[in-house]
Amino acid sequence: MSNISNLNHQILDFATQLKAQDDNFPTLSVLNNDGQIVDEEALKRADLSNDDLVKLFSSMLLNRQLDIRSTKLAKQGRFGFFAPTAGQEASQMGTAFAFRAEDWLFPGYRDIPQVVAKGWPIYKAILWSRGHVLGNEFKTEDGQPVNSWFPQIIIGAQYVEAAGVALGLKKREQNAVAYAYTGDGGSSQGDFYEALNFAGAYHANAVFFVQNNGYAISMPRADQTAAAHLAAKGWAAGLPSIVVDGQDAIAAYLAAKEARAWAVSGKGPVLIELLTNRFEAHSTAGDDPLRYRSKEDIADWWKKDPLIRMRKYLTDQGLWSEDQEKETIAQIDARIDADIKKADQVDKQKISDYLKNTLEVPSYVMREQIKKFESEGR
Ligand SMILES: Cc1ncc(C[n+]2csc(CCOP(=O)(O)OP(=O)(O)O)c2C)c(N)n1
Ligand SMILES: [Mg+2]
Repeated sequence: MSNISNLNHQILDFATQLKAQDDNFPTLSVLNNDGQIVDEEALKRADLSNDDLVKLFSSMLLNRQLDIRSTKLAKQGRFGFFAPTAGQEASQMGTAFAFRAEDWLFPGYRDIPQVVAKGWPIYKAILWSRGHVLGNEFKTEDGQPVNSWFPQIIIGAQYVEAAGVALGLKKREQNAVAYAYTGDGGSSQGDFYEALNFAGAYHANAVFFVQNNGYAISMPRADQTAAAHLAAKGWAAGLPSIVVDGQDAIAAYLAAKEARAWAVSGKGPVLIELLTNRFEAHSTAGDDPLRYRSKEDIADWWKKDPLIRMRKYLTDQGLWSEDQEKETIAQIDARIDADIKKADQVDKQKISDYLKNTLEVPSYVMREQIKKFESEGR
């Protein structure tokens, strides 16, 4: 009798339950802010070779250079839409490093570097930013398919698409997964919950990432939801759900690798919340972060730049040097320059091409519009 009474008392203890919601989601971390390993066992479990570590860091540098150059081009009016990625390099490239060519990527608009990591040429990304038809071709330079959906602008929609493809992969018994990225804001969308529930119910081959970068445009994470952890949202759908230090490329990689192994083995999807930050504006389309966050907050986050700790770790291991970094950045910049030229040489998109690319079977009105623009050579 008294046991039931104790249990009932616990059930009705809402304050303790709220605390438990917080306690249940500790943060996975392997590399601290000073570039030191805090968990040797986890490092071993990540099983990254020296070559892998250098490749991973180089991909983070590519991400940063793309950010720097794209922002400049956007200011010159030579880019279309650009969503800055500085601060999110570990969260984006650390996770992306765990997937294979056969896996399907479902990126959001800020996740261009992960598509490039899959072999999408940079000039295609530039064309995509300009809304050009050819920017929606997901192929490598030599015409091989790149298993990526287009970067989604509709917040959260890529989760639903990923859930469907993940179920398809499972039904076809493919040794592959669908992996999708959304943001803290995305985790408030209906699509987000529907996708987790659907993929969970069918034990589909999916890995879902929430890059909690602190803001949904000007909306701070704290005002987005009362949930202590965004990862907790996965529990309602029966998914293993974890929180990871998103500034730690090794932890991000380890989490993604284990989640992929779980999902591909038929056990179902995993949800991973990455704690990261957007160091710059929401996009290059006129957002001013100082209207909703302080200079001090931004400066504090720059101290947690994911490149700093990875660079320190690699340097301490004798795997990296200043000269190597200069050389790598010079190579990346040359590659970006060549791709900018290539994108600039592509014929401007005609309005009729744009319309033709909108629907597989154009409506009557669109057919009329296509005819009209074609007759005008536009
Ligand atoms: C369904 C939908 N609603 C609103 C918008 C407008 N919008 C564009 S970006 C954005 C914020 C998204 O924030 P978050 O998911 O945290 O991603 P982040 O930009 O921080 O990477 C909003 C609301 C949209 N694109 N789609
Ligand atoms: Mg956000």
